[in-house]
Amino acid sequence: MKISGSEIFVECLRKENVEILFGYPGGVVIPLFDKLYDAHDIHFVLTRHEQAAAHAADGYARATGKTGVCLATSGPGATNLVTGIANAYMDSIPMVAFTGQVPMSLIGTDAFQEADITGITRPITKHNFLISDTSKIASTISQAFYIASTGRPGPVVVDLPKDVSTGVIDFEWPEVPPVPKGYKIPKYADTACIGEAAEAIRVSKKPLIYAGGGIIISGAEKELLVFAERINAPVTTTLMGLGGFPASHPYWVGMPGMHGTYTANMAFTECDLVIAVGARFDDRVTGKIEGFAPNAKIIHIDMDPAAIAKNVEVDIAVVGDARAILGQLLEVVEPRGRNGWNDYIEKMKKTHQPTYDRDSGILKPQYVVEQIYEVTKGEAIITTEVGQNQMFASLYYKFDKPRRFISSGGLGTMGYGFPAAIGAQLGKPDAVVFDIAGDGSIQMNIQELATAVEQKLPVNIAILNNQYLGMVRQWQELFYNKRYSGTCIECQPDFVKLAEAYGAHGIRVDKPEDVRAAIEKAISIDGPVILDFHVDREENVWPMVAPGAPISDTMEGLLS
Ligand SMILES: Cc1ncc(C[n+]2csc(CCOP(=O)(O)OP(=O)(O)O)c2C)c(N)n1
Repeated sequence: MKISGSEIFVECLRKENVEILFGYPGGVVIPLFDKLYDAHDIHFVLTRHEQAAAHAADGYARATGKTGVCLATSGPGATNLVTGIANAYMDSIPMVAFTGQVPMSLIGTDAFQEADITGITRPITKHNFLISDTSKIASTISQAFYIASTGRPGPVVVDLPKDVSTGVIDFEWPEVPPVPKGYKIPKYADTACIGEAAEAIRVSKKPLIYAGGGIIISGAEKELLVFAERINAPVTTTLMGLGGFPASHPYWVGMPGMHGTYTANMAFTECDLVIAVGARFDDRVTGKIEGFAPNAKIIHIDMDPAAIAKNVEVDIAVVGDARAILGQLLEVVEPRGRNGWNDYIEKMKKTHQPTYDRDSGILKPQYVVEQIYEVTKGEAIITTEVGQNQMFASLYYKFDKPRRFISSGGLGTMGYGFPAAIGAQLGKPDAVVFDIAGDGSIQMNIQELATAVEQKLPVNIAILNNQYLGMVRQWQELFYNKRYSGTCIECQPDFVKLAEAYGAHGIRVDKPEDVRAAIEKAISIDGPVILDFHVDREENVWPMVAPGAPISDTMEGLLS
């Protein structure tokens, strides 16, 4: 039976088990929306901005491990997705972004709402497609989902011209995705490589495991735990890797880098072997490259051969899936006994915990995060915006399990956390979800309150309201002589009234003694809540490594 391209689109979503689709309509995608109208098994979520649709799809993907899907119209709808696509690309998030396109005959004529979205997104997608023929819709969509979710995951854009979605043909679903030639998914590494890595571990006196988001993507947290205990090595996890190794485990030394812990940074500085698993040596981790792990051999395990040795020189490259490789290593690696290195690291960890002034009587952002941790018993899904709020969340909420910390790592996108929280809450309806936000970042996608209210989502937004673009202000304080140029945002909406205007709840908190009750109340409310915490305006994030400095120069703030 012949059906239209738009019907094929909906059928393909069904074949790919898409249960939720975030998006925003427009002229050229009306045929798709018309078919979605009757597709009651696919939950369409109308966001109030396309950027938020992409972030919500991304948050859904991170919380569930499934592929996030979003849909926008051509031109401005498509370009509004760009930040969300770039964000997913930088953090290797599986996503398929559908965009409408002007009819084939008008492409290249500067037609109304035409934008070359495949051209625009080429550097920020794993792959992208412009479908030129209705007969290619099914095979292309099948391929798009396959590419987005396999190997090193990433966003794939599928651009659908209007005449392609209105064309009519026989629907045929390819049972096996037509994979492009040369597309390889490395899983296991060759045994010689594994043997070399095992030998380096055997002779190491001071090993350090450096685990990134790859652990979470490949579901390798159990293997990582067994491996770390087998070789008795301290473990540092990147921002993207938080929850990939239990924060409550004695071997965990915290996050490394610019706002990493003293212990993680010193462990890098003093170790003789770095075992990097699914981590990409981001410059926020390495600091000044010459001072990074100066005495260490480096084993780099990564799914993506292009990520290996991109930022640092590597001694042993192991290409493959983190979980598969750790499994291979566990078969050959000998148990390594504890030695002075372990005692040294554990002592340092005890004496160099990140801390702040707990006796000031002033409401501190760190205290707010600690209380969210206490009240939710570490079980919440935490999304963050970008800035100090993100660092306070990563330093003061302890993550024992993966897919609980959802944050824009690579791109550092303000405005990410709230739509991501919406996506996470829809993917995990039973979870308690908090977006830990700055007063600057939250205003970048605040319009999504309407989405959260409409979808009846109990998402909690904890604004650490310092009336500054705090992270930039911190740099201006420390490195620009307190010249707060462009960072003072005292002109604020009343966030409580703003919440109420959208039909949500708002609670303002000024005093430390009111924090806990406010968090408990927010959780008990069945709908979105803004918690507006008026925190110490000029509080800083410590520890900190100054930009351009080696990570051995970790400043601890209060303790230094
Ligand atoms: C879209 C975007 N624009 C600008 C920046 C640069 N930037 C990084 S942190 C920051 C300040 C964030 O302020 P706020 O959201 O109030 O959070 P705080 O640091 O105060 O917790 C800015 C402007 C960014 N990361 N993303």
